[in-house]
Amino acid sequence: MKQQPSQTAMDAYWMPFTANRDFKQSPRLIASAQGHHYISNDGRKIYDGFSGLWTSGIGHCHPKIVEAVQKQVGELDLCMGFQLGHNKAFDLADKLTNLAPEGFDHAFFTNSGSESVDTALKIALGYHRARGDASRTRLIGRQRGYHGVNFGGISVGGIGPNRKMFSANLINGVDHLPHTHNLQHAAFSHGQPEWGAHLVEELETLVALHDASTIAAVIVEPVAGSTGILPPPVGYLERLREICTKHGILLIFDEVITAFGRVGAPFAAQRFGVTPDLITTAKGLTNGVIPMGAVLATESIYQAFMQGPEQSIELFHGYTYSGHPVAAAAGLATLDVYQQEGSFEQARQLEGLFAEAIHQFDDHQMVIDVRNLGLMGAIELAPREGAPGARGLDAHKHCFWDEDLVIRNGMDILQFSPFLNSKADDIHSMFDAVRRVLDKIT
Ligand code: PXG
Ligand code: PLP
Repeated sequence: MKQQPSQTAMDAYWMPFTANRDFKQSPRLIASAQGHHYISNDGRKIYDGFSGLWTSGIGHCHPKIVEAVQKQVGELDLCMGFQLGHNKAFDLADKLTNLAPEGFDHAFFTNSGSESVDTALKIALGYHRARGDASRTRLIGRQRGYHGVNFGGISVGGIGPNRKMFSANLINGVDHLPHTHNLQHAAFSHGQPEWGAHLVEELETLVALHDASTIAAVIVEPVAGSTGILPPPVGYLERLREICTKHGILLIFDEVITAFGRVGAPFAAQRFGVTPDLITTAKGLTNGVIPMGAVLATESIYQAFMQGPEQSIELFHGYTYSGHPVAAAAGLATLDVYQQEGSFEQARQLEGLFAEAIHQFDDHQMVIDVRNLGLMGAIELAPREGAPGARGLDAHKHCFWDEDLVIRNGMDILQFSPFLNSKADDIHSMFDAVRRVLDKIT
């Protein structure tokens, strides 16, 4: 048992993406974690149905990652990352680019998904400029897209509440594709919906409106995650690639969630057989153990920057902690474990069982849609009259207090991100618990 922090401490911490006042009345606190479970401050063993925050696919406190981090922190804690380097950052870049789709030979390190996104947007703009195509400044995102919380990311992002407080200061020259969710045509699709590929043609409309010569890049999540799991309609990503190529527009896949096994492959680009020009990652790169992200770039993008006098800096961008030694050690150990344990194959094998388990809710009276792809799943509840989001938060709380289960709710959409190495029985028990909760709440 671990005591709750003092009231002063509770007040002091301004929690991220949390209803602070509500949370602090009855805080859900975690004391430790091991494997597939958290231990709460009140001593309960709680199943983690969300793999951390999409981060920890091979379980918490994986011994090989813990050991690598412990060793590294006593050997080289930090190394100035600008004009100085250390082996592990290079080794990690090497390993990561080997895992990436063919042609992605360069990795730029960041500390989070948000930083990866803003880095990728800057690389896209810099690429065109370096090639003498400086009029390509426009960025295109998608409605309901989540690309982190920095100014670039919320500008191309398409989640209203994340933008509205900052709307006057978002970056200029951004447009959005329509999202692909449609209850009428595609509710309860298993995996990729058959309906919706035509929506990508809106990109041609935006090209006609703005002219291709003004458009630098399109950024999408291959499977929209944070907004509540929207798998791409069949044929959508392929056509998106075609249109971008036709008009010389760079395509950025934001794979902060979808990389590292979540869709049964190293990257969603490989799962869908569609190759973008830039890929953003974070989360699973270190199994969530140390914050780290990366942007992967193709040879032609990298080479576009490698011009001018050799002693000049090619890209005026970088974070104090880019390639941090302890993060790099965690990343190296994580990629080793993925390989040794066959984590991506494990995930691929589990997806059928997961799909079947989550679609048992298709006929639940409170449920208006169920969506899944790989080990990403969502159950969308009908909102309670006049109180959108309340039912979802209730479900999350009941799971935690009554069922010793952590799930995530985005408003009324319950989200699931099981471990890549989940046990079948645990997935079934998790959904049994969710059913008891849905049968109980109003
Ligand atoms: N891009 C994508 C596609 C993401 O999913 C980010 C960027 C930002 O990463 P950082 O590390 O800056 O948070 C993300 C993060 C949810 C949820 O509930 C998802 C994320 C973050 C918080 C909540 O699904 N994804
Ligand atoms: N603000 C100030 C005053 C700084 O000196 C720095 C970095 O040196 C930053 C912000 C950026 O910090 P980071 O490199 O960790 O993103």
